[in-house]
Amino acid sequence: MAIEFDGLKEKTLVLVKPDAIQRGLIGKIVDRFETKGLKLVGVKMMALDEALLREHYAHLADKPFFTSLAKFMQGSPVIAMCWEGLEVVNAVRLLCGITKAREAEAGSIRGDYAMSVSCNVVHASDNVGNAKREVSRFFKEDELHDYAKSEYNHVYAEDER
Ligand code: IDP
Ligand code: MG
Repeated sequence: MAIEFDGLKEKTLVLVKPDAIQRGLIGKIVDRFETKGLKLVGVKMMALDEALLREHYAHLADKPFFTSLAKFMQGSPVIAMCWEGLEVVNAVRLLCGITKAREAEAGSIRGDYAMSVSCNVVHASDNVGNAKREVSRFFKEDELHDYAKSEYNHVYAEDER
């Protein structure tokens, strides 16, 4: 069965990056998404091997900083999470803030917890097409869970559910 991405089942990939693991920020970062009302449907700790990293950051392969980015991302395992919700890809990007963390909006995760362009604590898929590719790249179908969340009765209005 294919992974569902429509309506309330839209999904996005979030990585808690090695800088956040080292700085003990896992709980604080997860809290932002949970408190927002998103549903966690997949989570695991994993090391990024060379092949996965190259695929994930293919759009940056020609950049001068690619080698240091790869080293940074392989400095420790990451936490990979799949979050679900209505228009969740966009909502999660807004929660994360812009790439250059020291200019990210206060209140966003990067705005509150980071200062660097590269060590910016989280990755989030940047559009629905990439979210589909990234969720499938990091999670097998049986690692994603479909369950009812009672909170949804209050997180979303009736016409949004
Ligand atoms: P995003 O994570 O905000 O989507 P991308 O442009 O997709 O930003 O870049 C992926 C990651 O590569 C960034 O989060 C950051 O860790 C790193 N990165 C991007 N631009 C630079 C740069 O100019 N110098 C160093 N690292 C960078
Ligand atoms: Mg990106």
